Amino acid sequence: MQFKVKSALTVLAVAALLVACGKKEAAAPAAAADPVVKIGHVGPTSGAIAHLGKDNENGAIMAIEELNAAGVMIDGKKVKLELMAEDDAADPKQGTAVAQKLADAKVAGVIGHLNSGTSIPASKIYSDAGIPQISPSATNPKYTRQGFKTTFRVVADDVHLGSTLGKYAVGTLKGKAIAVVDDRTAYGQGVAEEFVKAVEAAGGKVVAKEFTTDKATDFNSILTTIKGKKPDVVFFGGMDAVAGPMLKQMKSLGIKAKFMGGDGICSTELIKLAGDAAGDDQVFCAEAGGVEGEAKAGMDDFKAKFKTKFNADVQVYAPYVYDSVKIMVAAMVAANSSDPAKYLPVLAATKDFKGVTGPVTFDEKGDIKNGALTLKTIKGGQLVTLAVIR
Ligand code: ABU
Repeated sequence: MQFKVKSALTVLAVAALLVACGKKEAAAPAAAADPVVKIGHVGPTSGAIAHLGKDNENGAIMAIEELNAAGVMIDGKKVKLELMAEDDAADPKQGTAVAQKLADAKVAGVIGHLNSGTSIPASKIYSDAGIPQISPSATNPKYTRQGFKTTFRVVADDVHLGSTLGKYAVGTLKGKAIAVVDDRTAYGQGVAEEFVKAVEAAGGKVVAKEFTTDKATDFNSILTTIKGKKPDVVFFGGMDAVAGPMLKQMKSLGIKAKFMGGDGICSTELIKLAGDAAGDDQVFCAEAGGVEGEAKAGMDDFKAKFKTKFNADVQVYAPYVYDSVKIMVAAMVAANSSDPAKYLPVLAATKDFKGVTGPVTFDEKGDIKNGALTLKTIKGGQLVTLAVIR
């Protein structure tokens, strides 16, 4: 798809010239008169995983600012994209409340939510209102399996994540006795179940299944039980905010097992949260996407620009949010309308969109076709890629 946009460089060059001539107001041509297209973004920007919510929100800010700077033409008019950024605190009830707020505000589309536990209930509200929703990070398979035409996702799901990690735990890490903990969220429980299926299919033995919550900070009791089972690998279905302290407590209890998790722990923040408990080749995780070959340069460029703009490293999913915004706006431009009823069929037909996260084509459910996974470990205080798997 092609944007009908002016060259960003041309716009910036003209603006710079006018400012240099002392005509500052003329450098922002008729912005107030541009029709506004509202796009919602939802993630947890408060609570234990606020760092991940803010990471996602920044991805949306970056995309919207770039598009506005370049100029987006819809139906012969330059439009102004406006971000409505909302906080769901990773809480399903708050998630539906902000979804209703965005539906009432008649946003043209929504990027989010970050969590499966909020994206799934919110998707019914968006579907009822006919508002397209692209989640950049919710990986529970149910999200796109409810029969809603408005629901899209640009990352692989927990079936792909759990099964790949389960095979890796047995086949590569040579785990024979494996302990599994989950946080009882839609994501944590779902990815742990898929992991268990794959471990058992590969001939591994699950020696313990324990539960915690996404707000817990003390894991002594479950870790003491797990220690007694002498596992080679401990898998955690949940997020980095819980995994960090869990890793520290494993270390103080003398549990030497490898630690694994899905995309929820595969963040730069985990390294800070776990401190020296995240030793070299001790932690393994998988991001639910990834780029290979020549596409890596585009991702590196994105990460560098993001760091300059926000003075922060990408956590996990900011590039996926960035692509999601651009995919949605490309569909509006191609449909020549920001009316959801008109651009939704174009969005659903998205094929080979060239994003910084790789090519995006949606299947009939709204899932990314042929999505990748990136297996990572922590080494030298950094997340290091082991393999990109399709
Ligand atoms: N996919 C990990 C974090 C988001 C979620 O699915 O809940």
